[in-house]
Amino acid sequence: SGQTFEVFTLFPEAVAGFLRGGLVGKAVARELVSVHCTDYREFATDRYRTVDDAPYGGSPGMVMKIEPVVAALEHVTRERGPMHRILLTPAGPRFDQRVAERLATVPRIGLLCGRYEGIDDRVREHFVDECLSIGDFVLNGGEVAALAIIEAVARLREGVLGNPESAARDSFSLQDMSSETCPEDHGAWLEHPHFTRPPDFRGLGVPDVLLAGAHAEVARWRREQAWRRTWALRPDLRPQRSLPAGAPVYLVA
Ligand code: 6GU
Repeated sequence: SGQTFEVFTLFPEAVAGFLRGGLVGKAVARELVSVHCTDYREFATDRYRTVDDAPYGGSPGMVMKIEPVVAALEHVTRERGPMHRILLTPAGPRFDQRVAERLATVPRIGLLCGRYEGIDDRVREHFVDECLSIGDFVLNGGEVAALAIIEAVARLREGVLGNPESAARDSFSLQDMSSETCPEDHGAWLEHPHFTRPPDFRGLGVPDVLLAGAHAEVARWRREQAWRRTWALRPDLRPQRSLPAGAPVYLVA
């Protein structure tokens, strides 16, 4: 029933430690999600447990060897079954909410983390199903990317969030972009701003419409704010119409 993530890494204790806390930890405790970590080093066969070597052609840095990576993949496949294999690499297509929603439907996901200059490219060519990057910046390894992906995907699974509606309302969510939200749009918006008590903090107030609390008015205001904020901060996400003059935009700091 639950979803399984198989993380392949040289730092299994760091990955496992992070996953014990927070929302993913709770989901694991409730058996909605399971995460296994496999250490490539356990599959190195020489006396020094070597997992890396100098690159062919010469260049600074080291490359992860293919044999321990493939041995780890094959061991886990034999023990616990096949999985959708994802290589974490800055050279991959960008992970986003659309990808998260697709992966949330996959029962077993393998996340291959590289260190050093990366993994021997024959792994990407012949032993993985897809590559993913979490953005245009360089991490020392794929572990942080794997954790980001696990958290983004696991929270979309039934029962993981306290309130399933909150996932549909998130910034970037594609689920709540139905006709009533905005008929002409098919992509994601940033969320409207949120406020809670007190209504006055050192003279800083809360928009009147939220305090008055008429549901239809609140819904209209939120839609307008989400649209304005998306337009102002993320023109790449879309609003096709131009920004109308008027009400203040509650920008994210
Ligand atoms: Cl998936 N891996 C590494 N090493 N760096 C990254 C990344 C992944 N995504 C963005 N930067």
